[in-house]
Amino acid sequence: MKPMSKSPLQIARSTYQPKLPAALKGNVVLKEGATTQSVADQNEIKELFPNTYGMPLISFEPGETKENPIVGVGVILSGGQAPGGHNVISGLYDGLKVLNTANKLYGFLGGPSGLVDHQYVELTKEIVDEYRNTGGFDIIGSGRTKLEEEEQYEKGALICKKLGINAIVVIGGDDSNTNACVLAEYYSQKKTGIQVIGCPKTIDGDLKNEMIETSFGFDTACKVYSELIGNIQRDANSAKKYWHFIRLMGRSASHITLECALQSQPNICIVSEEVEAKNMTLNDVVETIVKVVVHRAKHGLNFGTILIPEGLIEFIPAMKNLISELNDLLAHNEDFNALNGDEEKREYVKGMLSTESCEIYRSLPKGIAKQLTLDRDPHGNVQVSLIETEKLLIEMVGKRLAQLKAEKKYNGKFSAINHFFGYEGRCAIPSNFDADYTYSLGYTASLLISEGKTGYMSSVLNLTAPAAEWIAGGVPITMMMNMEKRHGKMKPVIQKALVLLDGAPFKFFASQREDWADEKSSYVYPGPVQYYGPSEVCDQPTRTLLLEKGY
Ligand code: FBP
Repeated sequence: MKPMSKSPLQIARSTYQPKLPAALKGNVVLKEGATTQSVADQNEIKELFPNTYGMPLISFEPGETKENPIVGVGVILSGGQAPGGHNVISGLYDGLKVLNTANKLYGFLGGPSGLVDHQYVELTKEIVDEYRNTGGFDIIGSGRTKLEEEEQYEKGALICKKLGINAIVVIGGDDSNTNACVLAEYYSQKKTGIQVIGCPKTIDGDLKNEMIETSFGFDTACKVYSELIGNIQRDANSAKKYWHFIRLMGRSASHITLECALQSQPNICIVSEEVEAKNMTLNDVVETIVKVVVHRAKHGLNFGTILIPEGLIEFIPAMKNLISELNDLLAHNEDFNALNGDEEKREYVKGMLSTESCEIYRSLPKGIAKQLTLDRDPHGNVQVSLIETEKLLIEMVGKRLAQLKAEKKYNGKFSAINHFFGYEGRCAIPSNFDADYTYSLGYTASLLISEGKTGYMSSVLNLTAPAAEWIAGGVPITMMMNMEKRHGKMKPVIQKALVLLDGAPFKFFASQREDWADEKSSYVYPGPVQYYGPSEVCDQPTRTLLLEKGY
């Protein structure tokens, strides 16, 4: 393997030893907790998962030495990158080697398709060492292939048999872990002897519940975006001439946007879940922004920052209907795909939509309307990362301000700049929190495997305490499931966690936002992620997690 060129920080980080919960530092014993049930639709989920439903919660505590048989493990990175993925793998590798030095770890290449297409690499010490504490998923690559066909499961079982793999670890978000659970159930039913363990990944922060306090990557990504927002705010406050419209990744949920607002205190932050709850239209969102712009202009402040969640457009009820019609219309639509020009496609779509949706579609700037009809993701959803909502809002706010100016109700200057932060943070060097958390998740996965568990997600709790006090264990994935409509059919899926309007993070934000919007501003400039220095600077979890835990 060709050695990578490294920066001084990367060289220093390669020797960082991630912190583990104290209970995992020696031999461990498994403690079973209460049996579980799914968050909703218990009868349906139980029927669909007869072998993996109702299993108990698990925690690991210090225990006696014991003999551990040799195991082979295959690991898959699934979906979007998130800082810390490499450390899940290094924690898993180290855990396996502590259990038995003869244990082997294989990486399936390019995501779940690596399992099906038999593309893999044996992960040796040399390879793993090269990627410790680094960002990215490039050690084995990632992909968005869905594992949902029996044929895929059978092909996966074949390669596992060939390589002597007893367990597969799927590092992914809600959809990938849902698929991992279906795979675990299938392999149990078929008595293949292959276990499947999940790990909670996604910068979006929407894979969380009572037993999963946060998904990994959220911490680092939010810190990176907050640094950038802080830098922009300082620039805005210095030059005093631009309104910055900043869209942030996060797919449906607004967790990233809310966390960045809590860290940087912008003038305006739109939360999709609130927009939906208040049944707001696109014009209502525009008015919310205009009100603040006009107010600040009265004080001579023609600048500011606005945070916009990536998925906003899907939460505006009328837009939601339009998108849902487009999703159905464009699913495997050969006629549409055969059309060549943008105009032809636009006319075709207009002809197929309901009257209300067609009206909205026509009212949108052509560029945005086109973005709504771009290729769907493998789950059939519109790729919200490709829709430039921030540009749409700039255009609409600009028009409204021009009207107000004509009516002599606004006398400011509106110059806007658009930004989209997403890919900038997904592969950042993991923060200490993410480096420690992911290493612990991987290490815990190795213990779940050695205990013969399947259908569990690796879990590490008590994350606002110092790492030594974290509690490692496993949660049955079926516990997180409910039935939802996907492509017109009811399916068992892990329940997505959106921002709760009665949750502490949103309530705190709502109590502060008027102060942040007014002429005094309260910008915070968080600065870059710190890897070395005092714990209160380097090891802080997100504000979301702290507020959720009552701090
Ligand atoms: P995961 O849910 O797979 O972790 O991906 C999250 C995400 O980063 C979203 O925030 C974003 O909308 C999407 O991936 C972008 O996908 P892609 O990497 O395919 O452009």
